[in-house]
Amino acid sequence: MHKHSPIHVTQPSLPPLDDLLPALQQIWHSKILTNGGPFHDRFESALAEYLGVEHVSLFTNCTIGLIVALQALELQGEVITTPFSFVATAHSLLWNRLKPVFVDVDEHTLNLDPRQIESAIGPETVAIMPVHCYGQPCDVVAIGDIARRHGLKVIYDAAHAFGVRLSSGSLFDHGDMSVLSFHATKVFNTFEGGAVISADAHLKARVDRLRNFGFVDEGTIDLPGLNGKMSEFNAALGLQQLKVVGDAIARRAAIAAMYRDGLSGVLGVHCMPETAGHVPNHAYFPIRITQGFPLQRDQLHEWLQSHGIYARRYFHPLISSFRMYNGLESAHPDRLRVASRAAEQVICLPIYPALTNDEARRIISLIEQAGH
Ligand code: T4K
Repeated sequence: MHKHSPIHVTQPSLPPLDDLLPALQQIWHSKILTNGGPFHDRFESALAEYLGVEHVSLFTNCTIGLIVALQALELQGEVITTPFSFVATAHSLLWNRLKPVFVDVDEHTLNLDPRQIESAIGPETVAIMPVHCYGQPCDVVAIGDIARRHGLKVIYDAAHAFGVRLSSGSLFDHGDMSVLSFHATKVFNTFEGGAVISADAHLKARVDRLRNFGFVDEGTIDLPGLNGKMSEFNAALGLQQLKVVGDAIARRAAIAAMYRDGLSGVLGVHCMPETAGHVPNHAYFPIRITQGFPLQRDQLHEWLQSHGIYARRYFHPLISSFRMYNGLESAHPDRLRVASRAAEQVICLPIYPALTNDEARRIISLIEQAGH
């Protein structure tokens, strides 16, 4: 038996329940539960303002948002993407009968390496789907430039990137679309939820119709839509979460600083480099376990678990190694050396607002002990 409670990689942050109750009373009273009700519309506008973008469409989750974003662009052919992500990224391509072409990631950011994107472009390539992995912004300028020169669409999987801001403006001004996740495990959650950000009003209108079965009006369907709508409950929660997410990110930043400081002297343990030019959201705290450390990453994972610390190996195994992808030429590990190494080295430490300083210190000291 541990004398401490188990610590998971994350714990959802929630607004005070009392603050949510008036909204729930309104929903119970009006009996408008979904299909674009008042809370939905208010949350959509509030989110657009918070994120500094114009065209937001709320979704039931990010995966459906990705599927719809691709569908809205009417793509056919190959899409360049990263193997170092959660499996939903590539699955959204298969659901659209698009062929993923995996390209290796950059050593420092673990995001798609723009230098390698260009050589993977072929006659069938129609788009690029990069991921702002762990909330670290992709090289949006280089990717935008490649896309423009080759006439490609760019759909960012921004599942991890809520609240990340570039010093040059909104991260979501880049690409044709960006798709966010509001899953329970994310920086900002509506239990389940997500949003698609479109570059223009025409695209948003298509996304909105696809999200609602393709309805134009009561008697007209013009697209093969699905049901991706966010309910009034989730939207009411989202409005309250917007009020507290700033504090949540600030607390995450403080924990991240403790980890960086505490782990700086541990041989073989590397925190991700801090890059300039953006305000981070500290969605995850990945560390890399390299040769100087006496334990392999998986041994450290087990050591932490044996002390009730449930860190996670995001993202292991690589997407490209799963059955439905590993036959692709681009999935061969020799072509994905940086991503393959990262998948063997990375472990994400617990980070969430309710994690106490004592708990963070205990995690640091367990890693130090394992390093001796
Ligand atoms: N693109 C990217 C790049 C993504 O990372 C994701 C999702 C998506 C797209 C798709 O977004 P959504 O369609 O989900 O909106 C989790 C999440 O399920 C998934 O949303 C997330 N990425 C992925 C990186 O992580 P698991 O299997 O690690 O989740 P789970 O249930 O093991 O939760 C981790 C820990 O969090 C638990 O040990 C305890 C804690 N937890 C979790 C939940 C669900 C709670 O304390 N309360 C909770 O309600 O996948």
